[in-house]
Amino acid sequence: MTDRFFFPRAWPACGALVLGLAGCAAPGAGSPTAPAAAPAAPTLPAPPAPSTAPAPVPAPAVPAAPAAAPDVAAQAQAQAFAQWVAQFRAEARAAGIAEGTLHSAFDGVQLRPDVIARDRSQAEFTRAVWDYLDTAASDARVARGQQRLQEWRSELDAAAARHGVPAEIVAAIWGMESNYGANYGDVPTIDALATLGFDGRRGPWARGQLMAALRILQNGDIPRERMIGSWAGAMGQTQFLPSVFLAHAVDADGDGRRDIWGSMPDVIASTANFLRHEGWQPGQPWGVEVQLPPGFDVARADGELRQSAAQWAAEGVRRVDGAALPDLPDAALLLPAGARGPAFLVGANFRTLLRYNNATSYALGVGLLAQRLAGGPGVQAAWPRELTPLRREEVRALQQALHARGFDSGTPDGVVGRATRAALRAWQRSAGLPPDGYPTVQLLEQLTAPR
Ligand SMILES: [Ca+2]
Repeated sequence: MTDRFFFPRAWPACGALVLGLAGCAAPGAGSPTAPAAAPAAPTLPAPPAPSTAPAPVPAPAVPAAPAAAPDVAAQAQAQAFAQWVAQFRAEARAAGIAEGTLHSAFDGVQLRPDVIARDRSQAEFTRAVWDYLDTAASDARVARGQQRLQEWRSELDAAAARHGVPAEIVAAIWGMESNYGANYGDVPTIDALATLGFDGRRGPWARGQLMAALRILQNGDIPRERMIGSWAGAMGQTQFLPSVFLAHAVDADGDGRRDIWGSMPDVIASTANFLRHEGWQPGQPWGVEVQLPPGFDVARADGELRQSAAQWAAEGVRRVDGAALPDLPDAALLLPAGARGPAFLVGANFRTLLRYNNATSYALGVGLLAQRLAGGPGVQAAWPRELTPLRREEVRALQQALHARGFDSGTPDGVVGRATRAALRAWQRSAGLPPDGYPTVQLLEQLTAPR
């Protein structure tokens, strides 16, 4: 899928909107570490947007069938789903899942048309990164998070001591993923994954996750009726995919079950454990807002060129407040809204946050929320709020215009990814513009103007 720069995952606020210039992340993206087969990166699947009411099998199939046909089409679909489930049960049995587990998982399994619809939907609207971050680290979310920090202080401190991940980072992920548990989805995970496995677009990925979910049921960590989460299969308060659960969930309260739905000690320890395993470096900040010196070549702020903070400092990069940079051995510059917006220097821990959800906006949201939870500031520099994010169609037009001018931006798909930004930078440079790779309506007009 697209790369991370503009690919926020859908989350509470992102049902249909997206950040930056892309569409909402594909649902399947995955939780910490979705397998390669997942459509998007290694991140969490889109969490639940306010879920719609469950619709049992005989509901109209998604792209609505012509008026007269719905019953017939729905019956055929229900039958095909039942066959699919029977086949999957056989596979699971052969893979060592016990009959009792299969009964509890599948006897009442439901095909979810709402899951299919959301899986197929493609965002046409875009949401500016500043709007996304306004919500991600809003005053209300900060205030609520500070209450939660107090409430769970000893558990968060224990996880920090054990895994080296600060309490505020774990709390910020909890806030981003489910608004501190207020909304982690109400879709039965077995139903969600069986539907996605049956419907096909990401069948192999969903089948792998479904098998993992069966193992969790079989372990006795959670009964089927409490195994709920997003329409895309992410579970519990910090939205773990089943495979991530198997690898990283922790029983911190000692009751013998790993419960990321109802046990906050387990939620906190599991989340910190995942981040530590994904490379969190104790003692390092995720990053810092910076200011760039006049004349700085913004093409170097592509989020990928890495060097030490000392090297960046030697080039004149300073903290936004003028203070010395923190000690980051392997840091990259980011300009999430182009050369006219704020700049950030981010290190290894920012890349670990991307393992949770492979979207720059998401990782910035976690980092900034955590920073505010710890009493620090929000973003200092002004966002270029006068800019309007391009719609998908406009991004496609921009990609085509870049092609027409001989700048290869990959397949024109309406999503701003690495290739698009690189092509845009090259064109900007050739046109004597700051090569920030940030698409705007003005650049689109320039690119498409008659020559
Ligand atoms: Ca437990």
